[in-house]
Amino acid sequence: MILRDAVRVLVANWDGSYTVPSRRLYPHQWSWDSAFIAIGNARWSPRRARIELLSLFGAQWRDGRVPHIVFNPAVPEGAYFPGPEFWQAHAPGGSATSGIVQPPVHALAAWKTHLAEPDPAFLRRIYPRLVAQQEFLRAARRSPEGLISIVHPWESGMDNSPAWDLPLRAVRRDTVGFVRRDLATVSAEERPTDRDYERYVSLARAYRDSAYRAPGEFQVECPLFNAAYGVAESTLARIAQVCGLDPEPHEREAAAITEAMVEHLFDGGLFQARDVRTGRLLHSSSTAGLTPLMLPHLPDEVAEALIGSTLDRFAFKDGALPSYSPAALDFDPARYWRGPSWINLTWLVWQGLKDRRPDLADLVAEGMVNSVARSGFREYFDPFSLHGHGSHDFSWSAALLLDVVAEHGLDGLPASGREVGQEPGGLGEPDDVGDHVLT
Ligand code: 2M8
Repeated sequence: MILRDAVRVLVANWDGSYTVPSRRLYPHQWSWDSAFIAIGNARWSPRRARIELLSLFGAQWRDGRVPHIVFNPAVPEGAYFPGPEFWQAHAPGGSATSGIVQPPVHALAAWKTHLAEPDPAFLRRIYPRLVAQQEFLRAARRSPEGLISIVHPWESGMDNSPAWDLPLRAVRRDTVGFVRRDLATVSAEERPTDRDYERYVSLARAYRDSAYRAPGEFQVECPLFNAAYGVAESTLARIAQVCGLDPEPHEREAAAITEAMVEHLFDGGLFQARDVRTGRLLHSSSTAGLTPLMLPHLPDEVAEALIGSTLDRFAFKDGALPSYSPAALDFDPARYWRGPSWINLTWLVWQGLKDRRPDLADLVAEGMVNSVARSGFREYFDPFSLHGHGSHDFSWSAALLLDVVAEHGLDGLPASGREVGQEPGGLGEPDDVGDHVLT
């Protein structure tokens, strides 16, 4: 039942060549959403996963950046703010896009898609685009310390994280006429405040007005973003091998970023963000700080410390992994990215725990299955009650559930939820986009 329902959400959110994160709240294509969605689609329709990724990279800019939103021209301007008229940006192929980026989890998605159904031709096609995505980050965003920075909280994907409160306070608020669309769908208590939105808009406008070149009043090195960048290099090494190319430069880059992160972002218990403008660490209790567990070259003692933090600081025994430590004063179990559990963030930590602590990884997987079984494919969940928040029928919650169940099974799910019609993997045929499973 739960698997079939997950596929149903993904089919309903499919727009012909990609999947919207949510029909009402996010009616266009989002960059890292598409990567997570491809990972789930690979479990029932690898072809759909390939199309999802290739359509996103079809909007890659000449400088290699992959925009965080690719707009659907058929959707009215007023359906999402800030829309194409605000961003005033276009990909070489003509698609209207935003001009900022999101964490580069796409190489991992391409690799997992290939593992689900080996397709060297797909890897050969996407490899140069994935390399260009990394090159943009090196050229435009790398500090002398060797770390990659982001210039807007939206680039972190964890937009409203308390980790950004301090640097965001220094940003001028822009109140020049805009209307938030998100509050028409989701209650204000579950979304960022108006003050935060005014700063988001001001930063995006300034970056746009510099032709998307000059970092403005916000420039930070985020541990999740840098971990994603490092994992992308390790994954590109594997992809290069399949393509008959030299994996070595990617291996070297993965080792180098890991070393730089340990040297500059690790506080002994957790990875922290760093403010590039002041050079100071932005101490917080964000779960982003656990995601470097994914890095294959992470020294064992650092990984041990992170696992210790998962158990102590995040008080993780079972249940859902929060996005921010419940012990922290600025924790909020219901507000977007300030504490609720998110399936994609939990999935990233799960990747890092599978080899190092399979017992803990199993509990984390159960938490994801349980959250969805309890409240449906919601955008985020109260980490204690598992009550759902944000939008309904949210694509990456459905997609990653398929991935978790394919690997972990349905442990954690009460017997009443186990009426699964078909095995994962058996849901779609290799050469269609999978829609027939519902007919
Ligand atoms: C949220 O971000 C968008 C802006 O990009 C928004 O609030 O309007 C974040 O959760 C982000 O990580 C996600 O990619 C996006 C679409 O799901 O929504």
